[in-house]
Formats: sequence, C-alpha cells, structure tokens
Amino acid sequence: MPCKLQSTPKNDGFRMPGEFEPHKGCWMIWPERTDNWRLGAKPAQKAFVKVAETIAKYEDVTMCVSQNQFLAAREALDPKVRVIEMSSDDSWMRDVGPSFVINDQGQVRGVDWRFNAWGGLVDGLYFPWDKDDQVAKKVCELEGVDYYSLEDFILEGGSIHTDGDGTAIATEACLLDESRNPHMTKEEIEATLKAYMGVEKVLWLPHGIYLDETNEHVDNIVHYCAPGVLTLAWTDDESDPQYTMSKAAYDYLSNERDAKGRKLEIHKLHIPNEVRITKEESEGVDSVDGTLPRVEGDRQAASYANFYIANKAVILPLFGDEVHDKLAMETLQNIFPDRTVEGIYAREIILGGGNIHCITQQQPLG
Ligand code: KQY
Repeated sequence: MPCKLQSTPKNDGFRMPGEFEPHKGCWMIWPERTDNWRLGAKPAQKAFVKVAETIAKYEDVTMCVSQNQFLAAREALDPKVRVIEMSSDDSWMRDVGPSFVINDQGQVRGVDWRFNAWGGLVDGLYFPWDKDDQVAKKVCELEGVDYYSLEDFILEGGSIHTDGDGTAIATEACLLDESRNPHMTKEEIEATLKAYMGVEKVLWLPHGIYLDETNEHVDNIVHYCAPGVLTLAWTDDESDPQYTMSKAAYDYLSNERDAKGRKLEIHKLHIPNEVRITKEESEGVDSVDGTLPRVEGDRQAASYANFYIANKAVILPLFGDEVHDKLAMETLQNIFPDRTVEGIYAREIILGGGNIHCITQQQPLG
C-alpha cells in the first residue's frame, strides 16, 4: 500500500527527473467549469482531446474526469486513453498533480505540494480549491507510489522546472509572491526546493510572461530540453512589456552556470502575435463572483515555451500566427532531432489561462 513518507527526496536519494527523460505516461484532467471555459467547456474539451490523443501516440495517457462528465469524456476520447473518475476544481494537472521523483534503482515516488488556486485569498483564481488539493494524493494512491506530503508549503508544478541533473529554475515573481509562502524567506524556499526536488542549485528568473495569471510561472517562459539546454520565450519588440522581462531572463541565464558548472545554451522562442479575448469568447464564459473574469480585449499570456515533452515527441501549442508558429516548430525540431514535433492549435486552452504544459503531468518510467 502506498504510504506517506516523513523524510525528503534528497535525504532518501531521490531526484526529480528532467521532462525529457523516459516517461511511464502522462496525466490530464477533463475541463468542465463554465466560469473558466467558454460554451460549457465544449471547445476546450475538443482541444484537450486533441492533446491527449496526440500524446497517446507516444506514451500512456490517463484522463481524470468528474462523475458528471465521465461518460461524455469516455465517448469523446480514443480507447487508447484511460479514463478514470476523479474530483477536481479545474483541469490543470501540472499544478495540482504530484511532482514525481526517482532514484538510481528506478523507484518512483510522488511529491504532494499544497495547492491554493494560484494565490489563495490574496489573488487566487477561484474558490474553493479543496478538490484540486487532493489530486496529487489520489494519483499516487492509484499508481501505488509512496509520497512526500508538504503540509505547509504552497507550490504548483508549473512554477518549477529541472534539468534532472542538479539544477532547478523558478521565478521570483511567483515563488516569492505574498500569495504563496509569505512566512518563508527566499533562502528557506530555496532550501525546500532543494530538499524536495533533489537539486543542488536553484536559478531564479525575476519574471515570467507578461500578464500571466499564475503570478508568472516559470513553465511559460523557459523549458529545459536537456541538461544545459533551454528554450526562452522572447520578443524583438522593445515596446512590448515582455521585452524587458525576457531580456532580464536572458541576461541572467547567460551569466549563470548550472549545478554542474555548465554554461547554458539558450534558444529563443519568439512569442506569437498578441492573443486577445474576443467579445464572443468573453460572452461564452459564465461570470461568477470569486473567479477571475474573462474580459473582452484582455491579452493572454501566450508562449510557445509551454510545450510538453513526451517520449519521442514534443507537443507544441500553436496560435494561428503563421510566421511565429512555423519558427517555433522549426526551432524545436532542431533542438529535438530525434523527436516528432506535433503542433496543436491551442487557442481554447490559452483562453482558460494556461497551455499544454499546464494541463499535463508526466510520470517517469521507474
Ligand atoms: O498556467 C497554468 N499552470 C495554470 C493556469 C491556471 C489558470 C486558471 N484559470
């Protein structure tokens, strides 16, 4: 039976692997809340089906679905995708699922961080979030893996990245925000990441993507492709507020070394042309007190860095911007010559506030 562990991954010889290391499979959650997804979440569900079925070409996929939507999701998804009943408050498996860690003997364990809907009562995106906060435990129980449970540390999986080789990356904007762990200093937060991700060094970017409602998650601005190799969301437009944010990240990373003393190879991924919510899109979302409203004209935090690395594939969000979509596809194909880059039109996902990386969580191969 899976049990809750009292030690830390680092003490036990476990580390969080890089996303590019072999996977057992991928976990997702079916979208259905009508105050975040337009038109009863039907367009988003179609996009999630496309993501799940594309990933399922390369590794096992499990879709967690509420009791209400179980039959509809089962019907909509290819039989290759496993569908199981699980409660949640929304559909961001990256943030509510466990972060998995492995050891040299190939044992897999989970890390169950606390979740407060990206900011709790300070600037959280909806209320309540108690079902989301139980998802990581449930996934570990289902998979039969032991897990570490942090009772008093708020963290979302999308706010950390690792190279699996001693280095983690996070943004100060998110992890040091008063809405996460205001009772802790930066040093204490860094020590917690080191202990639970099994790393020796944390790289701190000042910012993520402009207007990112997660307080600027790191997974929307950079992505580790291999130890020492990163993509970085970029813009050449100096008048765009994103320019200063990406330039600060570029300058910082160019002057840093990772835990193993490597200089970092940085590949720029130019962001797409602005994605703004249309009147029709805004009108399709239920307005509910306590949930972040979807307002016509609001700019979305669209970025190609929010891709998912599957076994033998990279699943890349596309935005219908011919030039930048093509450039991102080519850049990633060059970085990953041995993987198929699968582009998926992801407007319906970014309208909900995140993208393909945010709705997926890989489980490493034990
Ligand atoms: O980007 C993510 N990791 C999640 C975004 C959540 C948005 C909720 N509306």
